[in-house]
Amino acid sequence: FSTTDVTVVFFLGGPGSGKGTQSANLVKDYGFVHLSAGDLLRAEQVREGSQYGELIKSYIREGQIVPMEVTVKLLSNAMAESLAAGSAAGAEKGHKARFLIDGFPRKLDQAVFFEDTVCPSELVLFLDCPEEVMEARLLKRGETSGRDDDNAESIRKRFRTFVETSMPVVHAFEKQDKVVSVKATGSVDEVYAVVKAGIEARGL
Ligand code: UP5
Ligand code: MG
Repeated sequence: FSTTDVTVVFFLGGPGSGKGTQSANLVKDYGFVHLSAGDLLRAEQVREGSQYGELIKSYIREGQIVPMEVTVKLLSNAMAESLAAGSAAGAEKGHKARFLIDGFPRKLDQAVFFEDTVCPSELVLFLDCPEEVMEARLLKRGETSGRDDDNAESIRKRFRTFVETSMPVVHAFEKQDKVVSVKATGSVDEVYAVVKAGIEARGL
């Protein structure tokens, strides 16, 4: 697909900061196609015939970042499929198709690789949330989510990876003045109101 037809917004934030939850709001109001890198990896993990199932499972449980070749392929395939199906909102009206890429890039080299080979991002939305709040949310979700990484030990590892490896991505985008940062401790509606104001101020 041609990158001139596409707007990419990266949606970053720590584990449990609310990316998935706020994405649902953004899809509804702005016609984004929501692509969660974590969801795509979990789907690939259980896909019949996938050669990456075991690898993805162990990386996710350990809170490690799956080699980017796997993730970028899943994302670019999903973008191409969505465009081919015409499901990317806006496309049919002659507007650019908008993709909200949730939970990616989590490492600097992934950011560079994606922007060089798939599509540069227009904006980076960042949910800023303290670990105590994220931990409480994830432990609560873990009672029912069935996610292999919603347990105290995996959560601790995810936080560590986030601080050491993923925050530098946010800081790099800040230097490019691309980041809309939103405090994510309020209610879902309170956070969303600030998200909306932030992206609209950037002309989205
Ligand atoms: N909740 C949400 N907002 C709330 C609010 N304002 N007030 C009260 N509760 C709120 O929310 C988490 C929980 O909090 C939910 O129960 C929600 O109701 C509640 P959610 O919206 O799911 O938060 P989110 O930020 O999406 O949390 P998630 O756990 O999905 O974040 P992660 O970034 O950890 O997970 P992801 O799926 O992106 O990645 C998982 C793993 O995949 C990674 O650790 C890594 O191993 C691997 N991965 C890669 O290797 N590469 C990638 O590019 C991406 C992932
Ligand atoms: Mg999520």
